[in-house]
Amino acid sequence: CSMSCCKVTEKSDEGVGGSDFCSLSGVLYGSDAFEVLAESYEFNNMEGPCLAFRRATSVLKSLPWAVRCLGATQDLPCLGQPTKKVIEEVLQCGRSFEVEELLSDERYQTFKVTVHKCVWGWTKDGEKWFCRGLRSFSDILTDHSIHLNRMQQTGFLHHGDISRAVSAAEARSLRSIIDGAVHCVTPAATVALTGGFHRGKEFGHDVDFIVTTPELGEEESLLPNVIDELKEQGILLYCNYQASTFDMRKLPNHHFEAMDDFAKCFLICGWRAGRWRGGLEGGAVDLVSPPVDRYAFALLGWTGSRQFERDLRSFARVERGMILDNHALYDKKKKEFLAASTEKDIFAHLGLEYMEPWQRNA
Ligand code: DCP
Ligand code: MG
Repeated sequence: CSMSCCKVTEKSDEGVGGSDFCSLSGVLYGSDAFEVLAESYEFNNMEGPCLAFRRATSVLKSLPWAVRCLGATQDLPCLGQPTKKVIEEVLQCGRSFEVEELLSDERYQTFKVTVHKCVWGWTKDGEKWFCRGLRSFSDILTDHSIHLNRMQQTGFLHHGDISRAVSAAEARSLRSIIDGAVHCVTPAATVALTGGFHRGKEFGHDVDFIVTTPELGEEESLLPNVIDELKEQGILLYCNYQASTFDMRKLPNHHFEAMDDFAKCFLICGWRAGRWRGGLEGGAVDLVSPPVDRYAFALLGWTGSRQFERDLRSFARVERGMILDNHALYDKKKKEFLAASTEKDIFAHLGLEYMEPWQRNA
């Protein structure tokens, strides 16, 4: 069931084709009703119900038919009582009172418009600021007893740059800049656009790239050199580089971890037409640089969506007795790592039909 939940019918994250319900709540609330509920649980540090609402959205978006009555959802997986209550309300009254209440809730609003933008999701600091009655950026910035860490400072400082969604056209123009910088440093390097834009999304919160070199080990100097090149071009507004801690001897990793140990950098680059810096506006960019023999696993992991990755990994574990992460695929029965140079190889090892990136918008 988990894999069938993943498959979507339309080339969109907004779920229009899959379900009229999602588009209806989208029209009502500017975002999927379940996403509002999921976020609210996220802001209260309640991961279980947050995930349950995100799963419900995935299931509804994947339907090739519209939900017109509650009975039609009877045999669908991952739809619990709280989800069904919202569906019923929207179908009967054309609105969800619970979602409307949340949208005007002070805690939800504060986390959504202020805290979340700088510390991303729930954190102890965010909670502390809220409990102290701080409700806006200026409340936080003018409270001199608050010490912001580097990540929080970046969020506040570049909030204007990173809060406006990046369009697919802007992602394409950035791609040619990144392509140029990478190939200037290493002409034979590979550059792949990944994340939401690789899945065909029209808008995203950042632009993700996987870059690697044909020679194993050459990738180690790739990102530092690319960063220098972007600096020289004058488009780098912020850079947080993390060197690789990847070690094949530490695998397989039996504990589920979403992220990987490859070299990566979080950048804020100014390349979009906008209001600042002589007309150039910034946006968030992730560059990840795995060794070439790990490239396919990194690409599959970073292409997402998060829900799709969660389901694919759980399918590998439960149905195939394998451990899949961004580094490798390990067969527990054979006690061996399975090699892959393309995403297709990984699907084949899992005994699954290949799914194009746009079909992974769960
Ligand atoms: N990813 C993951 N688990 C995480 C973080 C990321 O599995 N904790 C994977 C799935 C994501 C992909 O990496 O789809 C890229 O991460 P983003 O946060 O950039 O998400 P998207 O690119 O999918 O969406 P957007 O950037 O538009 O929010
Ligand atoms: Mg992204």
